[in-house]
Amino acid sequence: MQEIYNAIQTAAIKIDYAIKHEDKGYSELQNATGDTQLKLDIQCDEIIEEIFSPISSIKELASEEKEGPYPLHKNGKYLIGYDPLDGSSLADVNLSVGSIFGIYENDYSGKNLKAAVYIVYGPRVEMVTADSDGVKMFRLESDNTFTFVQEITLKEKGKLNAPGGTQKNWSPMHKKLIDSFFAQGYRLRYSGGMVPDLHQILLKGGGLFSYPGTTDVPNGKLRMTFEVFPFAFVYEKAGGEAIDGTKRLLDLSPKHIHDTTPCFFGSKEEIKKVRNAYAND
Ligand code: P6P
Repeated sequence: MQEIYNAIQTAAIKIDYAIKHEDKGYSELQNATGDTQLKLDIQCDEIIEEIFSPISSIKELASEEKEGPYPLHKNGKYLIGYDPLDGSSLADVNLSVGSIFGIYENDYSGKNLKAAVYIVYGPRVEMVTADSDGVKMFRLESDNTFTFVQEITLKEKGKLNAPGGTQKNWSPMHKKLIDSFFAQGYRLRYSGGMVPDLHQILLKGGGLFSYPGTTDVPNGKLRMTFEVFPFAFVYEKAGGEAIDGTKRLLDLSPKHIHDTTPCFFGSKEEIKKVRNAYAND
């Protein structure tokens, strides 16, 4: 696993440089979800594929920027589902973006996720790993090494609320739920970038990130394999919870690797309120 973490660190340094110094235009291509790909999306995907290719413990890669998985080493142990540059269009307005990695065994179901890693490209480049040793944050230093900063744990209850999705398309129940948090004094913290938004809640000790099913995207927008399962794993290892409104996210299995799901990540107190609201809907 450490060999994979080291490879991710090497890729992160190259991706951070590309974000800051390479062309930000759009390609003529679309990904499997129909998003028009930034040249940066394709470049970051190529950086990651090149870095992972020689690692014999990796059996298969599945990228959000590609239609299907592709094989690497037939005797490999791990399948890696990854989003090379989540929220990439935010780079055009100089906001933080991120890379997300789920390290699976056997298949891309939540129960087979063995570790999760994400990188935040912001004023600092930070890597967070989640595995049997808990959740650890590392920071990129001026000598291009990553040094350990801290363990990350969530409090039982937080103060931040990150409500995703187009508000006019929320269900009345969901709007009432989100408004109830603001009525209790929760602070709005939402940039449109899943990685920095979830990273902020983790570092500030807790709260709620939600991307529900809405009338325009009934199954939510965020992809299970590349985005939702890795962060569900991080939040649970940090002492929080992650559900689709009623079910634990890591108990789900995608029918297709690009399948999406409604998702709620947070401290235990906030997730309890979500579960109660959705159970009574
Ligand atoms: P909306 C970025 O495009 C992304 O996939 C996630 O990073 C982010 O959480 C979400 O979409 C934002 O979606 O509909 O709120 O703009």
